[in-house]
Amino acid sequence: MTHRYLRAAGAGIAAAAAAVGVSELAAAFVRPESAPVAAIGAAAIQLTPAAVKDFAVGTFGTNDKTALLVGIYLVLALAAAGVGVLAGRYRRVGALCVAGFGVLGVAAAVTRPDAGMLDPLPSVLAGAVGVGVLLVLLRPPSELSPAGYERRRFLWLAGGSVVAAAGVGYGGRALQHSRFAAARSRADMAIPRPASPAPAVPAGTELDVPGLSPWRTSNSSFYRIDTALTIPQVTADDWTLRIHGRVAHPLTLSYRQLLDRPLLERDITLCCVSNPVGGPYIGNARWVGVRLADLLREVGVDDAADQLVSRSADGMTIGTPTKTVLDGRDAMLAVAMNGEPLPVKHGFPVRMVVPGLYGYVSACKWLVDLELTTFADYDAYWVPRGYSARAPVKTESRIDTPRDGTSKAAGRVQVAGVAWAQHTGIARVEVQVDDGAWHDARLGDEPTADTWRQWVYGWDASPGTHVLRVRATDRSGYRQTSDEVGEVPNGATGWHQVTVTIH
Ligand SMILES: Nc1nc2c(c(=O)[nH]1)N[C@H]1C(S)=C(S)[C@@H](COP(=O)(O)O)O[C@H]1N2
Ligand SMILES: [Mo]
Repeated sequence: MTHRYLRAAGAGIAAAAAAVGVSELAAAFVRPESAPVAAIGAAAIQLTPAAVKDFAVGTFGTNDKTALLVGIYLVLALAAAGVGVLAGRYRRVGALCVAGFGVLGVAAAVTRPDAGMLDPLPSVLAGAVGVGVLLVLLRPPSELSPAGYERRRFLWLAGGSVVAAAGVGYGGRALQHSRFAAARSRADMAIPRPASPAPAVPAGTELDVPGLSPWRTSNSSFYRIDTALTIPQVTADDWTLRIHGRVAHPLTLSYRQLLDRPLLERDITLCCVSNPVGGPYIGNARWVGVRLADLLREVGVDDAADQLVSRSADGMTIGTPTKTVLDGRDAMLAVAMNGEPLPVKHGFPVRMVVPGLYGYVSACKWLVDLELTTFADYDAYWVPRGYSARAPVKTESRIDTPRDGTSKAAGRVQVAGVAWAQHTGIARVEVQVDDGAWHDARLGDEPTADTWRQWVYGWDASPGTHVLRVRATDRSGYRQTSDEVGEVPNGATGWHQVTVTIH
């Protein structure tokens, strides 16, 4: 009798172990927070009254998370044993309970504030594997098997499941740690207050037009361009930056040492050379970082070193003219983006940002090395691949609304978009309808010349099909060319146009 209960309880525990093990491995490919144990644990913390939390933190100190995990595993093991016993009698009910654990995990995972599409996956797998293992282990013994055979078979299967689950689960946790090391490190980071805050952003900078790109691009909608198949995992603790080459005093900096320097905060628009006319590979963010010119002055750059080569943890090389970095513009080693530590996919812990240059000649992410050299001596990654060694951003403009191919009611239509000429500034934006005269658009305010500028033109639209075109003039007096040139070798040009139907 007892023997039967023990066996059923063992089956329950083995099923739970297999479920958890598989889910931890799956979470290594989704994200650590999606594992059912982590998700249910987080939900439990959410639902726990503050008094209990205070008691837990007071009793276990900073080990309260470990205590919670151990507690969850113990509760899980006990519940699993109980479910096993139940399943010994009513197999379906037992199986439903195990499936219920998966359902609970899914519910906990999808209700997390930042839940992603794949977050239910580890819990779904946990439920399926748990039910499978339980049913196999509790298969009724066959009348024909020799004495003792069933018992040995059970012990091997149950023991094997637990051992395999422990291995898979442990491996999954290890994989989570290495695959998400940077995210973990980033979560621990606090960026000090900048010594030099960003210039005030006038109220008129942001024009209130539906469909117009916000003046500041959020981190989640900021474009991402790089050659990284898997995102480099660099932790702040492991990070060092070596500055060397043609310098008088080579320097190596830790992340702490970098943060201890005076920080500047600036709004800067970053743009990709591969952005086609009217394209999306441009965004404006608030960056915090260390002034690159200060560091270069400290190491004493050789006069002949006309190229600064930045290298990333994944081996990307980017070449920037030394004199551009030293000409007084706010070129920086950035550690924060829009009020958060640099997102991992945008280069955590440190990247370069240089106003006025395309990303591939300035904006090295996961930066670990700066070498002073010459353009004659060294070609950075994209140069032998057909792109120019030097590439200042070209003056361009884009219509965000109305969108190409859409239809609008006749009457007043707000035509609006953005225009950019980083580090020069936008002086004028004009809109043309159907090869007619050019009309001045109203410009948003401009806190700095390093950002794009919003514009809007109120168009009295009459029924029919119309072509709208935009062109910008920058503060140097240069008017955006209508010549249509492709992205290679140093940025596309031409006037953006959209066709709309007015009814
Ligand atoms: N390490 C590394 N840094 C990189 C790149 C890259 O491929 N690898 N791409 C560059 C290019 S081409 C651009 S346009 C910008 C894009 O930065 P974002 O992904 O943060 O928008 O990063 C630059 N920095
Ligand atoms: Mo780019």
